[in-house]
Amino acid sequence: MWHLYQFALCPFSRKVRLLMGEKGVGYELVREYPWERRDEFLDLNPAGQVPVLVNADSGITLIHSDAISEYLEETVDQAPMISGTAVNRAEIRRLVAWFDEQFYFQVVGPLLHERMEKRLVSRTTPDAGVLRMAMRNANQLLDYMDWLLDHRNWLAGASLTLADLAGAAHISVADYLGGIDWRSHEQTRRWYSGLKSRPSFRPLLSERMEVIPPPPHYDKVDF
Ligand SMILES: N[C@@H](CCC(=O)N[C@@H](CS)C(=O)NCC(=O)O)C(=O)O
Repeated sequence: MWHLYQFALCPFSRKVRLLMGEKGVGYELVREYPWERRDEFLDLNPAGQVPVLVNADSGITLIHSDAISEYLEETVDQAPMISGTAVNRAEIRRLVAWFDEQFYFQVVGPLLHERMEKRLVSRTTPDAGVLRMAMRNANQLLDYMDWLLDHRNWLAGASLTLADLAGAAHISVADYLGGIDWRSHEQTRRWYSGLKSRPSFRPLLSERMEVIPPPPHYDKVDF
């Protein structure tokens, strides 16, 4: 049995959970707050980051969402998510990196810092300027997603891929933290609504981070 060390609002863990859901791979969650720096967790990953995927029966420990995703893609045939020609696969990986780097550093990271870490760890108040900047960044990055979805059925091409799962993972965390203004992003809103209705997404939408409630529209497929 797989155990995934993660916490509810980690977008990298959400990406892995969506992939495991699509592929039908069973797992149990282990709630891990990396800022607690638990000795047992640091023994698994001395770098102290989630997600970490462990199969104690087979003695496998996988660290980092990209390494875990590639491992699952190589070992589970069902629902291929990095497939097609070499060019197709390069485009999927480019977009996964775009979400994990650009979207994370410009939007999700600052929102998590201001709205989650300051509340749970340092117990200070969020900086309104940083929050406004993250929302402005989100607006610009969603413009690019709208453009992609004007030209393609899914973000990386004709079918659902890891790029969509990565995008939905980051957007779901930003949306939970109130960082997305959906009003002028109809293409991305429609795409995200379709992803929200997939069985792989349902467990994520019903989960809550302690003391941080999401906005009312967060778990609605029509929002
Ligand atoms: N690039 C890594 C990023 C992982 C990451 O940043 N995880 C965050 C939580 S979302 C974390 O564990 N932060 C704690 C730390 O960096 O000390 C991946 O894709 O797995």
